[in-house]
Amino acid sequence: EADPQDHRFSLQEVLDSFKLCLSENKEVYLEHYVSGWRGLVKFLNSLGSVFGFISKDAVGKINILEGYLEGDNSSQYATIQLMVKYELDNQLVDLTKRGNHPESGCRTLLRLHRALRWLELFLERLRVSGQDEKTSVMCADAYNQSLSQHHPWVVRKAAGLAFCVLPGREAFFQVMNVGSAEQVVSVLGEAVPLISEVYQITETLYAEQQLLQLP
Ligand code: 1PX
Repeated sequence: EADPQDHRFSLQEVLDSFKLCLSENKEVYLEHYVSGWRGLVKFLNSLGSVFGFISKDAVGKINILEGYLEGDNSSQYATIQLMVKYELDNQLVDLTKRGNHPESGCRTLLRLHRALRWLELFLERLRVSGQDEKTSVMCADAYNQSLSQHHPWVVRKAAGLAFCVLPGREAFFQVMNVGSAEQVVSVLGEAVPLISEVYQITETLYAEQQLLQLP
C-alpha cells in the first residue's frame, strides 16, 4: 500500500527540490528539477480531475526526462547544461521541424521551462494578493503573460475553462499545506526568487544555444 502522505502536496517539498536544483557554479540538476515538477503535479492532481489534461501532459514530459536520467547515458543528463551539450553534439535534437527526435530532452524540458515562467508569475501574484482576490484571475493573468503565447487556441480555451474552477484563495492556501496564510506568504517569498533563478539560468542557456523555439 502506498503511503497516503505521499500523495499530499506540500509547497515546502517543492521548494526543497528547487533549492537543490542549483549547483555551486549555477548549473541546474535535472534530477531535482524533475522532482520539483513531480511535486507540482501532486498539487494539480489534488485540485481535481478538471486539471487532468494538464497534469497528463506534464507527467508525460516528466517521464521522458526521467527516462533519460535512468537510461544508458544518465551521466550526460546530470545537469541541463550537460544535457544540452550532449544532445546538440550528437545531433539528438530536431532544431527546425519535428523529425527523428520528437522527444529530445531539450524540447521536452523547454515545455516545462515555459511553464515555469507561468508558475513564477502566478506564485508572485499569489504572494502579494489580498484576501479577496480570485485565484482564477491571478492564474489567468499569469498564463496570458507567459505560457499562452506558445499554445494554440484550443489549449488556451481549455486552460481558461479549467482556471474558472480553481478554489478560492483561502482553500488554495490550505492545499499548499504549509500552515497559516502568513506562513504561505513567507514560503512563497522564499520560493519565487529560487524558481526565478532556475528559470533565468535555463533561459540564458537556451537563448545562447538558440533553442528557445524548438519544435
Ligand atoms: C503552489 C501552487 C502551484 C501550482 C502548481 C500547478 C502545477 C501546474 C503544472 C502545469 C504544467 C503544465 C505543463 C504544460 C506544458 C505544455 O505547455 N505543453 C503543451 C505543449 O506540449 P507539446 O509536447 O505539444 O509541444 C501541451 O500542448 C499542453 C497541453 C496541456 C495544457 C496546458 C495548459 C497549461 C496551463 C498551466 C496552468 C496550470 C493551472 C494550474 C492551476 C494551479
